[in-house]
Amino acid sequence: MNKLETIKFWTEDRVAIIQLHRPEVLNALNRKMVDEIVETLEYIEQDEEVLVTVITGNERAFAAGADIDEMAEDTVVSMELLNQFAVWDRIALIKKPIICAVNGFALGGGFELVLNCDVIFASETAQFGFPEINLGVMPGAGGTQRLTKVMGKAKALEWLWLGEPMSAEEAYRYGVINRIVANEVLFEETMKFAHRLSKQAPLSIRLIKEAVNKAVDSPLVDGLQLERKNFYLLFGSEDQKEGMKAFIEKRKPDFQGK
Ligand code: CO8
Repeated sequence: MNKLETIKFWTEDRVAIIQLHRPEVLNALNRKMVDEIVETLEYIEQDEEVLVTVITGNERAFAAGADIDEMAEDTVVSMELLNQFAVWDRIALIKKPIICAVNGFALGGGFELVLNCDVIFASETAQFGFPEINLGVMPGAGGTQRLTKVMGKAKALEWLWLGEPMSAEEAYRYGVINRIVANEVLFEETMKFAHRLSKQAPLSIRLIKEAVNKAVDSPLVDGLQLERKNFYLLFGSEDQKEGMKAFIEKRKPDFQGK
C-alpha cells in the first residue's frame, strides 16, 4: 500500500483501525483523504487476517465535513469532470463490517461517512449535522438519502433544512447511532465490540450485512429472496457444519471462515 498522508492505519488482532488524521482542520475530508480511506478499506477487504474495521477521528473531531477550501472555487463543470462520488460508491461494496467511533464533530461529509458505516458508537459530546445549507449547498455524498432512510422524511428535512447540530442524545433517540459511550472510553468500548464481532462466523457476518442492506434499499420481496439465497448458501460452508455440530456436542464452535 502507498504511504498514507491523511489517515493512520494499524491492526489489532483481527480488527483494523483507520484514524482520520488532519487535526489542524478538524479532519476535514479533502479528496486525498477520501481516496486513502477507500483504498485502505479495499486493502482490508483482501486481508484474510482482518474481519472488522473501526474508523475513528480524534477527541475534537471525527470529521468537520468536506474540505471547504478545496471546493470553494469548484464549478458545475469541474465537479462533473471530477466525479468525486464514484470513490464514495466503492464504500458500499465493502463486505466486511465497518464500525465507527465518533468523538466531537461529525458534520457534512463527515456525517455522510458515519452514515456509510454499519455500527456507530459515539461519545457523549459527539455532534452530528448537515450544515451544508449554511454554505449554500447540500449534502452530496448520500446524506439526504441515508438520513431519511434512518429517521423518516419529516425529521430528516428538519435537520437538513435547519443545518443545526444534533447531539449524541438526539442521534441515539432517532436511531442514527447504536450507543453513547463516555468520552474517555469510547475507543476502548468500540474496540471491545469490534473484537467480539471479529470472533463471530465470518461468512455469516458478510452475508447478514448484505441481506440487511438489501432490506434498506429494496422492496421487501427482493430482500426476502436475497436473504433466503444467502441462508441456503451458508449450508455449503464448513462453518455451518462446525457451528451446528458444536451446538449438539455442547462445546464452543471453532469457525474458520470456510
Ligand atoms: N473545511 C476546511 N477547513 C475546516 C473545516 C472544513 N470543513 N472545518 C474546520 N476547518 C478548519 C478551520 O478553517 C480552522 O482552520 P484555521 O485554524 O486555519 O482557521 C480549523 O479547522 C479549526 O476550526 P475552527 O477554528 O472553525 O474551530 P471552531 O471550534 O471554532 O468551530 C466548527 C468548529 C463549528 C466545526 C467549524 O470549524 C465549522 O463550522 N466548520 C465547517 C463545518 C461545515 O460547514 N461542514 C460542511 C462542509 S460542506 C460538506 O461537507 C459537503 C459534503 C458533500 C461532499 C462530501 C465530499 C467529501
